[in-house]
Amino acid sequence: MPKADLVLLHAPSVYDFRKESILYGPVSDLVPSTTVFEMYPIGLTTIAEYLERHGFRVRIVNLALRMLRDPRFDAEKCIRRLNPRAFGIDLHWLPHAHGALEVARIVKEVHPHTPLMIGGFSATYFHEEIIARPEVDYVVRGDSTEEPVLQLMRYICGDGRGRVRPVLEDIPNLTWKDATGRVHANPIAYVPDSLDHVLIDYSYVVKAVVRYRDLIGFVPFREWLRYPITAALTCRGCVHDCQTCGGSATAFRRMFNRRQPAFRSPEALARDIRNIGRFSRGPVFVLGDIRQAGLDYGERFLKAVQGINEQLIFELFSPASRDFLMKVGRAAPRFTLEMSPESHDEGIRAAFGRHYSNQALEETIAYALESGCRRFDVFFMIGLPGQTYQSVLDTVAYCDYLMERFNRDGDARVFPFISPLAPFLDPGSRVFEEPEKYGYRLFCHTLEEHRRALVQPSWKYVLNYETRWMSRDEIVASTYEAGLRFNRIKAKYGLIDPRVAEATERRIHQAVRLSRQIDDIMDIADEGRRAKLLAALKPQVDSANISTVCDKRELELPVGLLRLNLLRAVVVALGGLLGVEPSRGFEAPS
Ligand code: B12
Ligand code: SF4
Repeated sequence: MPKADLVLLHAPSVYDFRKESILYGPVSDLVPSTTVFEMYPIGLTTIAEYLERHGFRVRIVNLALRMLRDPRFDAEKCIRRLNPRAFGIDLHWLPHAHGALEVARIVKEVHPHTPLMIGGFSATYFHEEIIARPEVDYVVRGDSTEEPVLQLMRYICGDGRGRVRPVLEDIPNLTWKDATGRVHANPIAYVPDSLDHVLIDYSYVVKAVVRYRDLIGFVPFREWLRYPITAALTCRGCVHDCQTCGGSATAFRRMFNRRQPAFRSPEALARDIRNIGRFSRGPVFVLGDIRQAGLDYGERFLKAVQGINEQLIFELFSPASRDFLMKVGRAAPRFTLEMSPESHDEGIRAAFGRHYSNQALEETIAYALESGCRRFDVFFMIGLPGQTYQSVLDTVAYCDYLMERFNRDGDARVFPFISPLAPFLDPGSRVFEEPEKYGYRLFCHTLEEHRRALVQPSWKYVLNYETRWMSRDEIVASTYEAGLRFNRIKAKYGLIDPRVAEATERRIHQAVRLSRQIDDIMDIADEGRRAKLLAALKPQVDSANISTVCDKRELELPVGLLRLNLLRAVVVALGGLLGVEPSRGFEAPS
């Protein structure tokens, strides 16, 4: 098997999740991952593809997924067998604070002389704390690291691959230690203003699976082979400024030195999607509102995908006009939409950073359904500024009204969801930076505090915040109560099967019971006894950890039986291995 120059490892959220007894709660109910957060950042594939284009071999190993799928999988042994020139680990999402650091420690223990780099949003924020750890050699900061990682690899491999070997001082976005241990943080100077320098169509992944004969190492999340949803990225950055978001305009400016989003050109985006369609028949999630760069961008994109057969999932960050939605319906007839008003209360929504009325929301839903939208998902959140326990329940009542209005006469296309802002408030967000100003109380500030929080026995203790309007207990209690009520509403309007609703209700009751039991155990002063009692709860805790407040499959769109176009995937893979690109439609910049 060919040897990789760089191995990119994705760690589980908590390294010892198979041993620890932790009631994770509904922290990942609304994303494809399980509570292990086994999905790796899309950026690992863009880094890999960019490096391969410049002569390096890169392999992604999703350790989290392998540990999840096989209880006997020995992560340490797997790491020992890998022998690249350098390792990289993502610490993109803060919930990986425990797993990523533990994997870093193991890598250094078994490969003491192999350089190790860490990158991602959270790594950028906490770069000084991370570089102080002996196991880490480099932190690559910023939202776009393909070029800095390439330069770092040229430095590490020494030969520069036909070029002059770079010096560490000159590599943009890099935090590093010199021979005396002194830390240097080079400025974040690599901030490309467009997203057209990367390839986001997964053809690298298809080829690499064959090359390394390792399918599971590249699979993004546990259920992906059954439900192969993929993502297309419109931009890096955001024009909006939601208060708790670590990917807001303010956060991007503060952390990544980005003044405005880097957009992918609408034509390149359309090409990505068509290329994905060559090997997958699953839905494609178009990440980021296609109107963010202006209506003209949206319309150029729609023109470029005109008549597409794939199921496209679009996000709306604000209400949309009838005219626009009709155009979406004509261009991508199998489209679905997602919108996140967060609360029924317009004041709370505005305090969070979304400025539109319920009337505008409902008009958008009505236009969308009229233009043939296959499904309209509406997301609400718990833990917002100004939101009380009662307000959460009022949001549920509002959803009942939405269902009553739109899901009638056998139509069941409007789907509401609710989940807590959990486990963490995002670092770099306005609220994280100035919690008191926004009515929040932060329990963890440093990376180490978050790492420790992650191994607390239930999600109430993991939460890194509470608000002036709701304590952690109330956030937990309102989540379960809202979950129960939502579940009943969905069953009432035929959105879910009565048996699914029953099972969800049972799981929520079980989670509430366990949560109280854990609270009681936490009151016991004797640490040894506490640990013993928590460990005894593990089997029950594990069964309550899957799809807590809703069944994860509720997020899924119906897909046909043949979801992966295997024959085409093999052609793409073999083409790549033989150096022939089958009608790729992408011209890499020189
Ligand atoms: C798209 C998205 C998702 C997608 C992820 C798709 C994917 N596989 O990447 C979905 C919807 C699944 C998702 C889920 C979650 N998300 Co999200 N997501 C986003 C969003 C909207 C855009 C991210 C983006 O543009 N990425 C593109 C670029 C910037 O990143 P990238 O290409 O993947 O990676 C580049 C760099 O980050 C870096 N990098 C990343 N990893 C590594 C590793 C190494 C070694 C190196 C050198 C560099 C490096 O280099 C890459 C290439 O240039 C942002 C908000 C925003 N506006 O940014 C939130 C955001 C990133 N998500 C966030 C969160 C909290 C989550 C969840 C934890 C929420 C939850 N509780 O369920 C989950 C985690 C999912 C999991 N791991 O299983 C927070 C993160 C805050 C933080 N610091 O922790 C953000 C900032 C805002 C938010 N609250 O939604 N998310
Ligand atoms: S939550 Fe708001 S600020 Fe964050 S990515 Fe979404 S729209 Fe942008």
